[in-house]
Amino acid sequence: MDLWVRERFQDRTELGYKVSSVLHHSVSDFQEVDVVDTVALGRMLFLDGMVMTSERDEFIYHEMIAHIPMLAHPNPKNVLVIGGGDGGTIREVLKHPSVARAVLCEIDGEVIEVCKKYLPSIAGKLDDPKVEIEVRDGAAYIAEHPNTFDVILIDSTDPIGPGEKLFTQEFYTHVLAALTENGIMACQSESPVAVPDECIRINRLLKSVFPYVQPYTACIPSYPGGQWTWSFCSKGLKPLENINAPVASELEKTCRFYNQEIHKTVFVLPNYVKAIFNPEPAGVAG
Ligand code: SPD
Repeated sequence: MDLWVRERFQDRTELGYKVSSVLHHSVSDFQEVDVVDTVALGRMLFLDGMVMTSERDEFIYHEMIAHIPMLAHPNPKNVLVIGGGDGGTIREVLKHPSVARAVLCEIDGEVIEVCKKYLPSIAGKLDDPKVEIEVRDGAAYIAEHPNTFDVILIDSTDPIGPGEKLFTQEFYTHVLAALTENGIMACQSESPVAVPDECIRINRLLKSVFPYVQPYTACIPSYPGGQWTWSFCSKGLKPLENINAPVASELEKTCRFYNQEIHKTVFVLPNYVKAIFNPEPAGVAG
């Protein structure tokens, strides 16, 4: 008998994957945690029934959330990842030679342990000596660390369940305060195909807090909607005016998605995405 796993996304979409084996199921203090091996996308992590990552396409998401902001900062030494318990974003952050300290603040320690066990190609750098793991609520952690981090990456779940408070004006205000002088934040900001209403809401909140906000896109096949967005937010630094070219040249040799040509295109938005993010003619420009 065939076994299939289905993601039901915000009661709007169902996407299914043929399962070759079920590797893990548990209910943590925060959510259901599942890892299954699938025929199409390899091992996949589900939280509360929603796809968080897959072995087949995780590199696209993790390279995009990490390298676009990291390369725009002149010297990112202290980096914070909120969420991202699978370790993929930390793995990419550690490729930057300037990084001295990479803090992972993940609310659910069970996600970290399960990913170390079943998704080692993604979580394999979590034991690096530069990594500090804080198993606690990212919203509380950020409020206690003003003027601390050069780059902050919000690798959250969708804005439901434990991740909901990572999409609020209060949280973004604390993130801005936690950045150092030239600080940059990037967050995952949902799919303009699957949930355009959420993209609009997140973008308005970000613009109400950060001096500079610019969304960028790539396709993540395992996420509902396919086309995904992240938002580059800063105190003023712009992403394409400050690319660290020597670091980018070395970095792209280690990447499966990122290269310097891609970097120049990710801020080029299709018209339907522009309409979502810049509903007023005087919206934030690139
Ligand atoms: N709809 C899924 C959105 C999940 C974004 N974060 C995934 C975590 C990968 N490190």
